[in-house]
Parts: sequence; structure tokens; C-alpha cells
Amino acid sequence: MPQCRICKSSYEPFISFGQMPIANGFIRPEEFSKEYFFELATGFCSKCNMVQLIDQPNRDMMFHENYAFFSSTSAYMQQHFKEFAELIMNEIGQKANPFVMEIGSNDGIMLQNFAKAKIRHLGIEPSANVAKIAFDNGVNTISEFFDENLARKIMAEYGQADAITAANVMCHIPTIHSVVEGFRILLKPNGIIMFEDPYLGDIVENTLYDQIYDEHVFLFSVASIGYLFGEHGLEIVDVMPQITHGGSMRYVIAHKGAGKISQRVIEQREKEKRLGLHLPETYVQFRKNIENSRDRLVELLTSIKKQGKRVVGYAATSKSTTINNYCGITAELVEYISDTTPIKHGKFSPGTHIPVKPYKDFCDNYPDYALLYAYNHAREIMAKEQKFMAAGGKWITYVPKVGVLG
Ligand code: DWN
Ligand code: SAH
Repeated sequence: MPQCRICKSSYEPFISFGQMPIANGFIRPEEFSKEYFFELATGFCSKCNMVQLIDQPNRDMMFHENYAFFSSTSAYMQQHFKEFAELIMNEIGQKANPFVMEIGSNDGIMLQNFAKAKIRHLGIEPSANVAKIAFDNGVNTISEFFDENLARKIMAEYGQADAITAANVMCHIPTIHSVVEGFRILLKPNGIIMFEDPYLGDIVENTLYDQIYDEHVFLFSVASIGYLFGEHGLEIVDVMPQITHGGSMRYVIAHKGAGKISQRVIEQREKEKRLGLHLPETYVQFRKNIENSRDRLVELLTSIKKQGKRVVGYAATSKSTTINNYCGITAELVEYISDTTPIKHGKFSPGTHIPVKPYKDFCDNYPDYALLYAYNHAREIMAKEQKFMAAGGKWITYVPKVGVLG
């Protein structure tokens, strides 16, 4: 039986999605024969409540100089991170010459706000191509993996931080104890940590199983984050639910005893109990919901195909790799995937090898249906696709239920 990465207890997988490729491993035909696969399986540890992958590929296979995800591709996310940065600026506003550090800073979507405001900052981003964009835009960035050792080096060079922030990266790091220990070392006695990640409560409630892929080694809850940070003398002082990525949670964390614990933390913990996030049977039901969602989606796509209609995928997200491979969706069912990221164009989707084409192809020749892989950006996408819908175009979705919209 595998050992929990957080509390070292044994736990069992509750689902296997079968063989999976690297979620952001968009690939050329000459590379098909050597494509890497691993078994994507997930388990729940009933001692510390962490939901986690049994196996995860080596980090260098996922995060490197050709990383395919650029945070700034969504206008909505730019606004989201501007507001997040403003919240942090309010917190540290009174301090003299404050210092803010972010891990997983990508192309600088968040830290550019601190750079513009001339606030001392540092981004840690191992994927060299996205780190370079940030650096070239005046965001102070180093291209390394964050851990306790790096924390000590940063401490020697910059001193302790007033605020440490992270978004959609904590859940990517299997050696998370080292990261949290690094935070403890770097955080001033009255400093704050603010980070956010996809939220287990939303994932279970809405069957967002595509949040499970190689990069996401953990699915966090208030209970599991409380346990993890508690091991390092840190505690959650506030939680703030977010609508991003289909439902996320922002955690505000301080040294134990340094801050007042908000009523929201207590209420969210109670809500998690009501949802049964601490019970193994919840994950048995989650698995059944996932299987049902997969079967409905395959049925729907197959029946649309039989009617001779054209279906194009909308946005070659990381999440779509789980959907395509678990549901067996190939170019038979989805003609191609439209995406706005140049590095993905001319390549094929990981595992099931659907061509990825520029967004212009979609606009030039609308299909009958668009399969909305980026449902988390639905509002932004619907707003810009009025013409597609006016031309009779419909959306296929699978969140929270499989169906057709429009
Ligand atoms: O956790 C992670 C989150 C923050 O971002 C990473 N592990 C990887 C990534 O996940 P994702 O790829 O599922 O992210 P998104 O933001 O749901 O999808 C981004 C993709 O969607 C990009 O390839 C761009 C594309 N896109 C598009 O083609 N048209 C996005 C929008 C908003 C659009 O209008
Ligand atoms: N924060 C951005 C990017 C999220 S994608 C956003 O929310 O849009 C996850 C990012 O974390 C990638 O850019 C990846 O290179 C980075 N990452 C992965 N492991 C890391 C580590 N150990 N330390 C710092 N960053 C890491």
C-alpha cells in the first residue's frame, strides 16, 4: 500500500484512470512512439484527509524550458491576480520596504502588479520559458524549484518576507513538507502566507475529475491544509472561496498564535464534515459519479457524431488530457482542438493525438458544436463567442453535468 506524503500512514487508491501521458505534453507525430505514460490513480488518506496521486512523473518531465501553460492567456485571470495582489498590498501596506515572494510565478501574471508598484518582490519559477517572459517584463524572477534549501539561500540574500504567495502550484509539489518548512523559515513573525488551489469540496460536489492529472499531486481541503501546516508551527487564519478553475480555495496562514482565526475557517471545516470529505465512502461515491460522467459524455459525443455533425474542442487545457484519455476521445469524435497558445499549435493532444490548431481556424469555419474543455473560463469565452452562438453553434459541457448548451 502507498504511504501518505503528508502523515506517512498507509492508504488505498479509490480510482485508477488507467495509463495517462504528461498533461501538457503536446506532441509531434515523430515523437508518438516514445510518448511517456504512467498510471494515474488517486487515493484518500483517512488520517490527515489528504487526497493524492499514488504516482507522479518526475518533476523535470512536467516543468521545463518548453512548459506549455502561460498564465496570462486568460483576461479574467489577469484581473483576478490584480485583485489578489491588491489584497496583499493592503495587508503589507503599513510595513517599511516590504518584501513579497511568490512560488510558481509563471509569466509574472501576479508579481507584475508588485513590479509596477515598485514593491520589493521575488518570483520562483522552474519552467525557464515562462520565467523568462516575467523576467523580461521587469519581474524579479529566478528559475528554480522552490524547497527548503532554496528558502535558506533566499533568506541569506533577501531576508524574511512580509508576504509569501502562491497560486495553483502548492498542489503540484510532492515534497510539500520541504516547501512549507521553507515558508516557515522565510516568513517574518507577523508575516502572512496566502495561497490558492483547486478545492476538493468543489471537485467532489461537481465531479470535476479533470482536475486530477499528473501535475496535481494533491487535492486540498481546509482539513488537510490545516494538518500539513500544523506540522510546521503554522496555522490557517482565514479561508476565501474563489470561483477560479471551477472552484478554488484561498488559504491565509500565519505563524501559530500570530493572528486571530476567522469564523470562516471554523464554518468551512464544518461544511467539509457535512460534505463527508473526511469519510472514505465519499470517495467511493465520487468514483461512481466520475464513471457515470464519462459514460454520459461518450454517449453524447457518439450520438452527435452519428448525426454527421462537426465537433471541435475549445481550449487544449491540461485538464482535457484526463478527459480525452479516460473517455477515449480521439480525432474520430473531436475533429481538432482550438487553442490560443502558439507553442501548442501544429502539435497533437497528449495520448489520444487530436490535432491542436490556432483559434483562427475555429473562427474561419465554425463547427456545429464546441466541446468546452475550458469550462473554468466559460464566462470569458461565452462573452467573446456571441458570433459562434448566433451562427447556431452549441456548447458541449460536462461540468457540473454532461449536456448541450446554446
Ligand atoms: O494548475 C494549473 C492551472 C493554473 O493552469 C496548471 N497545472 C496548468 C493550467 O491548467 P489548464 O491548462 O487546465 O488551464 P486553463 O487556464 O483552464 O486553460 C488554459 C488553456 O486554454 C490555454 O492553452 C489557453 C486556452 N484558452 C483558449 O484557447 N481560449 C483559454 C482561454 C481563456 C480562451 O479563451
Ligand atoms: N501561478 C500561476 C501558474 C500555475 S501553473 C497561475 O496560477 O496561473 C504551476 C506553475 O508552478 C508552473 O509554472 C510550474 O513551473 C511551477 N512549479 C512547479 N513546481 C514548482 C516548485 N517546486 N517551485 C516553484 N514553482 C513550481
